[in-house]
Amino acid sequence: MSETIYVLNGPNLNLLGVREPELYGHETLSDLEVQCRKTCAAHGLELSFHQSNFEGDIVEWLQEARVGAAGVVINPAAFCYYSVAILDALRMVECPVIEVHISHIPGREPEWRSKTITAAACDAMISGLGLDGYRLAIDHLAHRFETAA
Ligand code: CA2
Repeated sequence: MSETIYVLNGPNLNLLGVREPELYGHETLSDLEVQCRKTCAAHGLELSFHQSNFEGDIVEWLQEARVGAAGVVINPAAFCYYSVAILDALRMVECPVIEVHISHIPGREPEWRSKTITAAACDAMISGLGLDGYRLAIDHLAHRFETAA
């Protein structure tokens, strides 16, 4: 448990690579999991990788990660715009948390899409780097964990 990175994905990300490749690329959620596992393994860390279309699942995984995880990477997808439940759960997590968005959200519908509320409870946000954002987030969290240990 103490050497695990959690990677959590919100609603519709199960359709990665299947719809809207111009926004989200051609790689699937399974491809993403393989990439995250390799990145964690390179740092000697375990990976706990999840996706759900249900808010409560995300809250429960955050509660699981709350004490003892090495880091959390979260793409809350559309939940980032309104989920106070996820915001509250994020605030209780003790390890560093990075919010990742595959697309560059400030460059899209500017009146609402960049207005993530959950990022306020995270240490950093990466947006617009495609699936690379997850790798960079894991590298950063691993480095922080190694230097804090
Ligand atoms: O860019 C991101 O990662 C987003 O979090 C994706 C969310 C969107 O609501 C956010 O504004 C930005 C939507 C996920 C939709 O997922 C799909 C994936 C593939 C195909 C269709 C939808």
